[in-house]
Amino acid sequence: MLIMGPPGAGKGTQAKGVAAHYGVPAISTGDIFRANISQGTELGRQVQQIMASGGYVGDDITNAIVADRLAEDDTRNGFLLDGYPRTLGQVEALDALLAQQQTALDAVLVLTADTDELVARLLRRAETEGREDDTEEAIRVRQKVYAEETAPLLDVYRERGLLVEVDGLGGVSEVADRIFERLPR
Ligand code: B4P
Repeated sequence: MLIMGPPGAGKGTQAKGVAAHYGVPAISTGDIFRANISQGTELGRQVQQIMASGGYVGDDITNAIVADRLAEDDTRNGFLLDGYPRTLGQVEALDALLAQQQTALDAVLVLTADTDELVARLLRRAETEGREDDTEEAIRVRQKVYAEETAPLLDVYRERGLLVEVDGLGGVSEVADRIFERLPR
C-alpha cells in the first residue's frame, strides 16, 4: 500500500497507525533521509541541502534507497510506503521493482486537505520539532513541487482503480476513523 498527500496532510502520522493495523512496516523516504542526515552519512550529506530548501531528492538516490529497503525480510508480508513515489520516474521504478518481486499494490491512500490549513500545521510543528524544512519559505516550495510533480500521479493510480481518497482535515483519530471506514479490515 502507498500513502500520499500534500506536505502536512498527515501522512507520517496516519502511516504508523495503518501499518500497525496490518502488521507491516511503514517505510518513509523522508524519515530515511532525515536519519542519514542526523547520522552524518554520505547519503545524508548529499540530500541535506535539497531537503532544507523543500525540493525533491533525485530519483536515482531515492529509488535506490527504496529498492534496498524493500529487499529486507520484514517486507515479505507487505509494506506501507509513505512519501514514495513522488515523481513519474519513481512510479516507473516502483512498478519495475514490484514486477520483479511478483507482487502488486493493493491500494493508494491519499489524504486531502486545504493548502492554508496545511501551512499552519507545519508551522506549528516547526515550533516543537524544529525540522529544517518547516520554514514558511520551504513549505511553499514543497507545496509547489507537490502540485507540479506529485499531484499528477494521483491520476495514474486513479486509472488503475487503486485510489482511496480521504479527507485529512480534523483531529488525528477522526482522520484515522475515516481511513479505516474505507480500507479493507
Ligand atoms: P516527508 O518526510 O515525506 O515530509 P512531508 O511531505 O512534509 O510529510 P510529513 O510526513 O512530514 O508530514 P505529514 O503529512 O505526516 O518529506 C520530506 C522531504 O524529504 C521532501 O520535501 C523531500 O525533500 C524529501 N523526500 C522524501 N521522499 C522523497 C521522494 N520520494 N522523492 C524525493 N524526495 C523525497 O504531517 C505533518 C504534521 O501534521 C505532523 O507533524 C503532525 O503532527 C501534523 N498532523 C498530522 N495529522 C494531523 C491532524 N489530523 N491534525 C493536526 N495536525 C496533524
